[in-house]
Amino acid sequence: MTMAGSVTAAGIDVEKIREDFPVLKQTIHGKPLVYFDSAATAQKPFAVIDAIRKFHEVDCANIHRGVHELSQRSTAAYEETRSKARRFLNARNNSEIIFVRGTTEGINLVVSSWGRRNVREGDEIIISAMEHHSNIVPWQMLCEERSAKLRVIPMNDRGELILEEYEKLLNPRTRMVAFGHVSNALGTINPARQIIQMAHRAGALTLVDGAQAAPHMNIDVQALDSDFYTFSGHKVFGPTGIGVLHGKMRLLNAMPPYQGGGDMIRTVTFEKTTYNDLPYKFEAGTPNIAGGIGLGAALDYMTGIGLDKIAAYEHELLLYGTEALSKIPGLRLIGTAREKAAVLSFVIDGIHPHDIGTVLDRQGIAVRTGHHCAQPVMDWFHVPATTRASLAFYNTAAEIDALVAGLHKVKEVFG
Ligand code: 7TS
Repeated sequence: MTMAGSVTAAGIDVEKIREDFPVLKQTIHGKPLVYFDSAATAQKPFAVIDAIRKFHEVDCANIHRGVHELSQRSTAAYEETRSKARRFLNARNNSEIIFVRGTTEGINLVVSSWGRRNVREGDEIIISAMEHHSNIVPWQMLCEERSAKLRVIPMNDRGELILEEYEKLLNPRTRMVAFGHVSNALGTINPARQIIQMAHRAGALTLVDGAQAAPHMNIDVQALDSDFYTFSGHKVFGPTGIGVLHGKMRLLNAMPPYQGGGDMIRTVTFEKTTYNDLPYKFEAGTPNIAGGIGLGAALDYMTGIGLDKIAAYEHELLLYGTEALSKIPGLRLIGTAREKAAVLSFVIDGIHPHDIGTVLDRQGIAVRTGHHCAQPVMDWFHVPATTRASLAFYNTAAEIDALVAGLHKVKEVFG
């Protein structure tokens, strides 16, 4: 990597950025923390921590229901995040932005509301071979309930979807194509625009699981023409328990509510209830107000750096890491797609990933080991588990060097 001071070729001042993340300034087992588990959850900058604290310290009130000053302030701050999320996704309208708990709930909302209304016996749903369990199991449950068929786009040895095979799966019975924009286990960036166009040509709708894309790249739901797009706040440097589902207005309007309760109603009598307008129709009960406000600060933080710069810098790190890991004898990268986000998943001959993870932890290096909630991916590559280093823009080439040194240590211990 080319470095001028701490400013990288991509124009990111990583040392300055690291100052914004208090959690990174600690030692683990006497070694500086190297955090390589951002795909599981990303660390939070002061901007997010401070926004959540300010809400509780100064503005705390329930939203959408008080004329008093505090309720006005908290409502304004929460709704401001909706505008920020709309801009982040380049959606047309705030009414298309539904707050959910995270990606998992975003998918479940579409399955329960759209799926139950639209999927019938003999219909087909397509997912891909590299989905996270969150984008498999809800569809499987729906298919079981409706006697519909779940079909799977296969992938090649690099971990790339085979689009010719996908084309063959599409037919007039296909109702939905649901796929991950970026794979959490492999790092593959799927050709979302093309997958969506192909689905639309066949008359099917699309849902994009953006959990691993939103932290790493510019998302434009209008350019993609996705019907539904969802991501989690905690993976974009915001808090847990908040996420976003984007849906096209026409589709959301035609869908029944997901849950009943407060905020999603217009009028209630014991005989009949009428529902609120979008987006509130899908937001029953007091939401995660603090989380929503924290998410707004996180989106501001990311756009402040610039998604294009983030993507360029992480690509530098990925190339550097791929080359460095490839030199380790016996190490095999799992997921070598030509279009890849900053995920390095690998196995080492004869050493179990949990042992690798444990020895790395003793070096202060946090990686994830296991099946990454993508068991079918592990089965496809004939491995029980992998070790995964997942990167973010606060990581450095020096940390990759530390990982390589840590892996040499692993080989000493188990070799
Ligand atoms: N989809 C993908 C592609 C994911 O990577 C994850 C979480 C989810 C959905 C679920 O997101 P949630 O916020 O609703 O839980 N992925 C991971 C991971 O890779 N390690 O821990 C969680």
